[in-house]
Amino acid sequence: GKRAFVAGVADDQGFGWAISKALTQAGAEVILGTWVPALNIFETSLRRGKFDESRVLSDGSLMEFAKVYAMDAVYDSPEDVPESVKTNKRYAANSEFTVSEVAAKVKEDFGSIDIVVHSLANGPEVAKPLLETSRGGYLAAVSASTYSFVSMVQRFAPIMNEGGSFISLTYLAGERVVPGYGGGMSSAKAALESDTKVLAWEAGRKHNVRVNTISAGPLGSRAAKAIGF
Ligand code: ZID
Repeated sequence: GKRAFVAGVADDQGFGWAISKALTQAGAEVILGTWVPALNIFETSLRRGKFDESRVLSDGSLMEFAKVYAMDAVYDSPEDVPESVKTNKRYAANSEFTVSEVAAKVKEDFGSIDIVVHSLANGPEVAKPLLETSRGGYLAAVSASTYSFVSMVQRFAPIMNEGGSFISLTYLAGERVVPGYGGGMSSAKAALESDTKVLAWEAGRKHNVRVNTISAGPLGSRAAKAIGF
């Protein structure tokens, strides 16, 4: 079977969970990367059976994750993590959560990977129209939602098996005007779509892997509800 790493699962409501379930159902082993601030509650809920109904597979068994890593995709390596974050209670309880460290741990624990799913986004000013978005909010949206994918392809492509596949999730607002998808999130998706093509070309040649993005339909995830979609 294939081995998949899915980044961006912190409950059973989003695309990452649904993709994990479909992959498990298809016989893949699924490893998760979960955002540091959400990790504790996710693992507690998982352990206490809060997601058990959503874990049921077609044969009646429950979906299991091979491992859940703490991850924050806005940091590439330890030196990028600011002191204030390092000492934050939630972050201090975890270590090796930057993209390069997570990739190194996946390599150490599993050797190689076949599928990497990027199912994460964050735009602190998403509720503000672009016309009112700050530079900080805009750059934060692109950092969390787009560069995070570039960073993951950089670090995971070298541990990927031949013909492996990267996939991310985009949204139509990167191509057309969708009022309400602000804070630089439309910019982040436009960049993600362009980066997908460039990364497919570059990583395809260098590592013989595929890079794609799927423009998703609406799903009542935590992220979508937060912006009133
Ligand atoms: P989700 O909340 O389940 O997943 C987002 C995850 O990102 C969460 O688990 C966060 O903890 C995690 N995260 C945030 N920041 C970081 C970080 N720095 N490091 C690591 N993890 C982090 O929401 P989701 O399933 O909606 O989002 C998954 C992907 O789908 C994102 O790329 C979305 O942009 C994308 N997507 C979602 C929707 C939707 O409807 N839910 C749409 C399109 C794309 C969409 O907005 N009509 C209207 C709206 C839409 C489609 C059609």
